[in-house]
Amino acid sequence: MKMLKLFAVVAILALIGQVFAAAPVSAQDKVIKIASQSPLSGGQSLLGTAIRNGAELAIIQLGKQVEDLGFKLEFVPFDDQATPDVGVANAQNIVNDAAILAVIGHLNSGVALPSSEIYNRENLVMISPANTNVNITDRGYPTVNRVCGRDDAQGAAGANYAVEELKIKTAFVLHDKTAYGEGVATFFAQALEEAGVEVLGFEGTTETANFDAVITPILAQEPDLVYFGGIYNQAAVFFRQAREKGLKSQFMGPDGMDGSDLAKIGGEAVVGLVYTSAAGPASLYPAAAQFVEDYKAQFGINPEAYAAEAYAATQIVINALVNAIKENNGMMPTRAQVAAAVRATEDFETVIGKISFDGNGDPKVATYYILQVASADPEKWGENPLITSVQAPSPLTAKEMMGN
Ligand code: ABU
Repeated sequence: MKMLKLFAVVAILALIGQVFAAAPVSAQDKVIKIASQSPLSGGQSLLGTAIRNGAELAIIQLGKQVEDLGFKLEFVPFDDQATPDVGVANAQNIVNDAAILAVIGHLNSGVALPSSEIYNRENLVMISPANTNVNITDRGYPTVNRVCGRDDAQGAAGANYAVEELKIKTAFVLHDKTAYGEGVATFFAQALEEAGVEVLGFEGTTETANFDAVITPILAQEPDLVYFGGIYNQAAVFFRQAREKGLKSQFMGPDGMDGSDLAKIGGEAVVGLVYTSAAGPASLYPAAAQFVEDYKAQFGINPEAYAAEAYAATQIVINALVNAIKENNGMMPTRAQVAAAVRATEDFETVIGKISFDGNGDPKVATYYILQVASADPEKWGENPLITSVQAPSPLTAKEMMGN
């Protein structure tokens, strides 16, 4: 009798075990997350929010492609506050969440560079919509990619325009002492000097409120052009104060100027400012018209620079997830598999056009736009006219084209 009872207990336990073993993996267990990192608070949150929103819209509209394969797709936005330490702390939390298989970010190269060291250590793929510093991709990490151009080409494109079209003979170059601002200002100044322009000054400043000490020596030299390598929230204050002090030079800057807050803060002082951008005006892309409409409907605001690029980066991630899941026989892919699938992106149609990555994660060909501020009204920022654009291959692509 005792023996019979024991058999019964063992049989019941075996049955329970079988039931658990055969239970389908719940959607809860098959969650894939895509994170974003960008400034969602502080003076640069205009563009940081555009990046978060662009990524979120893509997940809302295209997430079904992953969900049809049996996975729940979630979006987890992080606020890096445009601060390297915060970005790195967030990156640590991001890699600790095993469900996060990709990161869309950052806005600031100075934040992306240390944060991506952490992603790369854990094979976690990142696609930047906005980081233009050359070292983002020149490190050759298999996990680090961007959909925008680079500051060596952006600086040269801006300098070429200043020389050929603005016909400047002298310039004063400022930067914000960040990896991005100093980097792009250096490329710009070098290209000017190579073209025979006299660079009267090259200075970094972290000032945000009173630029008197910076403006006085510039005023004394009356350069044809003043360039600010940095972001709109700092540069607009400088440009406004410089005009108020009587500086008449042509103003210019890189894609960090490409935000309607430049007009909001700088007012009439920035009307006429020429800026280069690695983000194209949405009107250039046939697919972007729908994006602009959907973005406004979803968030109730105009898409700023790098919103469409964040959408495009997320399109690439979703496509890579689908490919990696299929290659993994429908099972959860590893981070390394997703990173490899992203890097394999070739002629992939996105909202900003076709993208192929080179072996370093740069787009094989990138476009650099030259625009001019037309109005002090921030609502009209999207109407700034495109003066011209140039295409340039990535350094790796250029090398391949030369047969090396
Ligand atoms: N390229 C514009 C955003 C600034 C950065 O790359 O750091």
